[in-house]
Amino acid sequence: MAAMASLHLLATLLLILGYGRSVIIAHIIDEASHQTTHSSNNMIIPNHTYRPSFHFLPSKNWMNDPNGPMRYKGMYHLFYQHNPKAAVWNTAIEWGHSISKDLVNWFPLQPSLTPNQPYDIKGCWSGSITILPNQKPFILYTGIDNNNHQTQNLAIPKNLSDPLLREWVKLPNNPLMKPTLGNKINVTSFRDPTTAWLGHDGFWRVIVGSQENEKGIAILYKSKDFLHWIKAKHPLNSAKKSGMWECPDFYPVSTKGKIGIETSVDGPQVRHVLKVSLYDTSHDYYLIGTYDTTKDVFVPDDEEGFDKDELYLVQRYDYGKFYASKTFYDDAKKRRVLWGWINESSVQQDDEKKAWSGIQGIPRTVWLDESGKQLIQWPIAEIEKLRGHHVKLHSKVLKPGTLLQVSGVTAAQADVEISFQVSKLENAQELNPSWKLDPQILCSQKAKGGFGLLVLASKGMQEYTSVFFMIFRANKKYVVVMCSDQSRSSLNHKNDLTTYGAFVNVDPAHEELSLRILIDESVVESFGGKGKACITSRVYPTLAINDKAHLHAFNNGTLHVKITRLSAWSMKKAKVN
Ligand code: DQQ
Repeated sequence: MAAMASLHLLATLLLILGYGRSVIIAHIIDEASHQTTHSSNNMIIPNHTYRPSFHFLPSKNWMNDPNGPMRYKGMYHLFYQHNPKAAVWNTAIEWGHSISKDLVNWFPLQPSLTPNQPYDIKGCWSGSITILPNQKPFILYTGIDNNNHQTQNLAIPKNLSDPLLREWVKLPNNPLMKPTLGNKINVTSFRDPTTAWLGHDGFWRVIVGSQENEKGIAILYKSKDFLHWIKAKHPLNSAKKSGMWECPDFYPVSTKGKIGIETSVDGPQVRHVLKVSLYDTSHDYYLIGTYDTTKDVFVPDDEEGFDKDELYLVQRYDYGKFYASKTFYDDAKKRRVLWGWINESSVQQDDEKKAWSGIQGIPRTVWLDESGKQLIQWPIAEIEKLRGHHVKLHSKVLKPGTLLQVSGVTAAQADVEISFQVSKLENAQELNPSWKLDPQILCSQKAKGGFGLLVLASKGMQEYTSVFFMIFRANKKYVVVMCSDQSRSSLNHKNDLTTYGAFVNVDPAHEELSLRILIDESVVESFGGKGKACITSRVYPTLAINDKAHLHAFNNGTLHVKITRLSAWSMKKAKVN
């Protein structure tokens, strides 16, 4: 048995490291496949049913934030908040670690950080990696001590000649940044250091998330040697009434095209993005602005910044489930890649039954839109190598009231792209000026028809998830809203069935409306307007599972809609941990 297990591991590693299938002699056995559970309608559902087949997750138990993603000596690394003991979050959180050649297939390594020091005994929380000159990757992470006090700590590879970086050592000088009476930092709200960037003055800088009463803060620290850190007089940015800022991320984006920029680079064709994960709302928000290097502050283009009672007007990476995200610069493909945690929508009891909880979104390339006003996100191109059987459709009119089945693909594991041309826009519903301009509310309360895709649909339509566009008329302009409606996604009503919504900055009078959805058993990750709006949801159908899941295009509105292009692919399984 032991020999079989190591053969299995070797085979997986060889495959992930890019060796041909011919050398792979072992087959991966899905160990969970024999366990079962009962759904609310008494159908027996095997426990692995909802387990994604091409999204990243550990072999079992709980996972939350992505930590320290990087590319190092030709290998991608992902660390993640992992509870090795249960499918729930608790004080045993360690840094799980996996490696990959292609960001699609992943091989698990031993955890890189486990709670074993007085300053991190109750958890090795989130942090980031900075690659210092001479290819030295340093981890800065938050440790939680027995009093739940939070400090920032450094760990370095034990052996730099190990390209897989399997072992990490914590420095004896830890903690390197901590709350004191002098600096008045809140002892239980001081966490999640970013990747450091190097200023022209030769000082490294990081920000750490914090709060003072209701004010959210990105505390700025500086260091010449990465060991001695001094708190700057001013935070990089802060906002009244926004609550705790978790997992900040701060990075440059190019004003010219899709190219990504290394974190320390600044210059005339560079803008900056500050992202914070707001503890109070569990959403990731970002601002685009200028990094004023003389004052060492970030000045958002939108003066109000995150300081709003109307946070629903601040841009988000994703208007569904996506939290504690982090980017890294991929020097191989000159792109910036975004990882984000997608939690479950099921109840804890069900997570414990299936023995895992939490996945990572498909890594997304992120760049500045040509308007300079928003970011664009698109699944990394590598995911397309999992595309298998392909079905296509061109030029098909979808009259109001039409439901069009798309057959021939594995609908529970698919990649679908569709584009719509809309005419008779004068028939669009009017946007009532008294309505709150919150797209989530428009989707859940004002939706009168729309057009899009029905995914994970059961044969008799007892279950389906609809991802669709609605167009409103407002002052001779059109407002496009993208919705992901989970209300009919499962007969099991214990799940969170919230409907999500996002504005899509596309003019339907002059442009096509496009939608791409990655469907992966319990994940529906949707990209509208070529990546201008993203919505991720988690759904757990009881009937529409495996080969009982169906895919349809639909139009149940009043507008004349033509599908100009539809492509759907069955997706193969990735080798994940
Ligand atoms: N998760 C980590 C914290 C972070 C939070 C703990 C965000 O470091 O603030 O697991 O999800």
